[in-house]
Amino acid sequence: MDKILITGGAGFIGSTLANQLCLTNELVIVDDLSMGSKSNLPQTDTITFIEGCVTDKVLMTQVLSENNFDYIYHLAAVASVADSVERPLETHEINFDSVFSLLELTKKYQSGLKRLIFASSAAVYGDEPTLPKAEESVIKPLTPYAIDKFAAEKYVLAYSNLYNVPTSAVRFFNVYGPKQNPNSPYSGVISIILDRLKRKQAGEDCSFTMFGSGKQSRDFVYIEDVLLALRLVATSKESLGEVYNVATGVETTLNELVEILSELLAIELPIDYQESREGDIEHSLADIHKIKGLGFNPEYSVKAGLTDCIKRGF
Ligand code: NAD
Ligand code: UD2
Repeated sequence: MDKILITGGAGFIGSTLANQLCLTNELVIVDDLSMGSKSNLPQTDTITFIEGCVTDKVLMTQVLSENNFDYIYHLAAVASVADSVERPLETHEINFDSVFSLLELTKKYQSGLKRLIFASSAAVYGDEPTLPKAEESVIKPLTPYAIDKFAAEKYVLAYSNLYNVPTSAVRFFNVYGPKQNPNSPYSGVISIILDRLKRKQAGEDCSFTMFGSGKQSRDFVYIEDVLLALRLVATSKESLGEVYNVATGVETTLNELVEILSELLAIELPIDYQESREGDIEHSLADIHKIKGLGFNPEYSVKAGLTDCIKRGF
């Protein structure tokens, strides 16, 4: 049984990870519930939930000095790019400063740690059009969110090389699955489409707003494949001090998404076409050779992932 810290553990990715890990491990979760919810977590003796902010140095010092962790997953962040553009200073404290402090506290108190995993983002690649994106592709972070993720990622990996703090970073592409919060306009597009379909199914008169032609594409990766990727990165020796794309290597357009979902649910979803969002990237696709080298092989096509989502009540 390992002892594991998950920051942001009440959110979409963190809570799904927690639900899996709590079956065989002891977890400490720190989350301020700004986006996440306690209802995402099971009530079990193996989870200690702390409602608090990762920028709270007193709290984080207490958590890191009073526990001996085997693994740390730092997932807490303001995950909305738009929010980071509106509030660059506040989001910088959460998306960058908290990482730096966590690294320092880990160096000081966590001598037995097996791995710290930091959640970075495909946003670091920006709008440079060459595809697919490999880890060594041109980095062009364009927003406070992306700049903070890239800078934090660099520090995380440097702590491994400079101070022997065992770290790795992952660049998530477009992750989807049950428990993803659809309530912000900048929530993941799949969670928004599923929400509209659910409402339509319940008899509500609603539509999906498509920003642009629907021909834009993303590398959508299902949460179950993300958990697999995290497990491999956390436990492989060769991933020490390294960063990995977490994706499928397959792109799907928004039009294809709507078509697959309408077919799976046998519901016609009205589409309200609007202008593209400012700064929207047309296509995003990952090269996943590096993580495949750790044994990663994504199991879920978009259709399979969406089918599973629907089966689990979406
Ligand atoms: P999420 O918003 O569901 O989860 C983030 C969690 O962090 C939430 O529960 C939120 O309440 C918590 N949090 C936010 N600020 C906090 C603070 N100051 N102190 C403590 N807790 C705080 O997002 P997610 O999709 O689960 O993303 C997890 C991580 O993965 C984030 O770091 C995000 O930037 C990164 N990421 C996600 C995606 C994706 O497709 N979902 C893509 C790229 C990167
Ligand atoms: C994702 C990440 C973001 C950042 C970025 C890096 C999510 C939720 N966001 O943004 O954090 O890492 O990648 O490139 O994972 N759309 C609609 N209608 C809607 C909502 C979205 O048409 O109601 C479009 C949107 O304009 C875009 C596409 O759907 O073209 C995907 O949008 P998204 O917000 O799910 O993800 P993305 O790739 O913009």
